[in-house]
Amino acid sequence: MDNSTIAAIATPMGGGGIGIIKISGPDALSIAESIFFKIDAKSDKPVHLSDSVVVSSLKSHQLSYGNIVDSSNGRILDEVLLAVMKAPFSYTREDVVEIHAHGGAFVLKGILNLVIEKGARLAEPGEFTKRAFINGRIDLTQAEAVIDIINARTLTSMDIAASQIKGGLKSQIEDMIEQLLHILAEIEAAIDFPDEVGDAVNNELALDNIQKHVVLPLKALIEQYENAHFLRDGLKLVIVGPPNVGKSTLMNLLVNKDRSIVTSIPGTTRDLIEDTFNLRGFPIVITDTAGFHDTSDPVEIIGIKKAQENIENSDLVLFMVDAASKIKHEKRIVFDKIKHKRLIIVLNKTDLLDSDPRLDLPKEWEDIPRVNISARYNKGIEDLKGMITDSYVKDMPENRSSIVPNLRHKKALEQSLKTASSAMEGLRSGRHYELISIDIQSIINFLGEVTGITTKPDVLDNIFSNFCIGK
Ligand SMILES: Nc1nc2c(ncn2[C@@H]2O[C@H](COP(=O)(O)OP(=O)(O)O)[C@@H](O)[C@H]2O)c(=O)[nH]1
Ligand SMILES: [Mg+2]
Repeated sequence: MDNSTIAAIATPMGGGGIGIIKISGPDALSIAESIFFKIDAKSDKPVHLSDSVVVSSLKSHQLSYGNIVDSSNGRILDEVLLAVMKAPFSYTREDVVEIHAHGGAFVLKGILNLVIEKGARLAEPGEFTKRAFINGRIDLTQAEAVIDIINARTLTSMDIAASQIKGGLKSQIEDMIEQLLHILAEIEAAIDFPDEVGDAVNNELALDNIQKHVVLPLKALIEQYENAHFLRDGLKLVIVGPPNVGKSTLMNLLVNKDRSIVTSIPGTTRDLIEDTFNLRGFPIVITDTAGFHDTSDPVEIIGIKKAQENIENSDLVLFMVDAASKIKHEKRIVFDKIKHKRLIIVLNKTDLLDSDPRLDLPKEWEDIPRVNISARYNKGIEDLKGMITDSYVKDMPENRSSIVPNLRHKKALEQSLKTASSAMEGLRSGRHYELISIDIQSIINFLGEVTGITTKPDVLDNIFSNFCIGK
């Protein structure tokens, strides 16, 4: 493993009350020592630590007040608080020093440069967390939860990340692996000493254990992904319809800003416009699309194609039609493209009608949830929001801080489940123990991908590269 000392600015760039430079590794303390000066109470001048106290003798987990000084020219860079967290009681399990300086980009870069001059190297994105993982302080699911916490946009997604960082998913996976190791030990014994323990493997019991302690928990976790992944990723909502029905007006209303251009000219929205908003505590990722219609405009054609792809990846489609106009051929064309998705029909511009829209809707549309709104006059929007929530809330877990695997976990869980079925099939049909043993080992490997024990290096690199620098 890389034994260098790494450093980075851990707070976002831009002005701020404070900014933090983080240093981790074997030289963290000596580097800090070479640039941190205490203030002498009598002369009010910075004194070098070697004249008073050295950083390594500073108490762990306490703040010390002083100055950062470039000793080559005696210049004071900033007045700071220094926090020392000695190994192994730190985020990375290495010696860690945090310099809490003022939060200007210029001063932070100056201090970071000094730290690098003294022997640290710039940390890569996620490298602090990667070290926490490699040094065994956290598993991969907990490392991923760190990104989720940083990216969380709602309380619910934060709750999920928080239960994952506590090790909720990790401990479930570890329990399954432990059960499998028991079964594996018996099977291996039967392979190695067929005479002594030949009948010691109780296939019925092994089957029972795999079913109860592996298959059922795996199924529950996969189902939890299906039902609740949008709690972490956001529910993907897409607004679709013919041109000029008010799709962009609704988008702007929902995200509460002028995100999409609204004009009375059909074909205004050509590209996909995406934004997020928080609906009653749930994250929603909403996309406004180009109106579907026959057009020869090449830009619009690309926009319509992109809209189609987006529909396929969405969780819920808002199919918008103009309540004041008749259901025309164009609307039917749109409908055919979305009818396989979960839908809400949104009848807009009801302000132009004296009475309720005349429901000359095609038969096929009758059973689809439907709502009347006026996007321009902000009417019916609460009803629409209620319908959006209802459309997925019914599948949602009771406990909002429950464990929700991410897509990467889910794929590994599905492979584990598939292999578990194969192992059970083998036990039932009396397949040779050597083959069953291979299956069980590969379930353990797939489960290990979730927690990071058997995850391939390129997958790990990919996960950590999604972090920001300084985490
Ligand atoms: N009367 C009325 N006009 C609306 C309503 N919603 C949108 N419009 C108007 O319809 C036109 C097209 O709106 P826009 O949001 O750009 O439609 P899009 O092409 O579907 O995105 C604009 O002139 C809007 O002001 C509504 O609820 N009532
Ligand atoms: Mg538009």
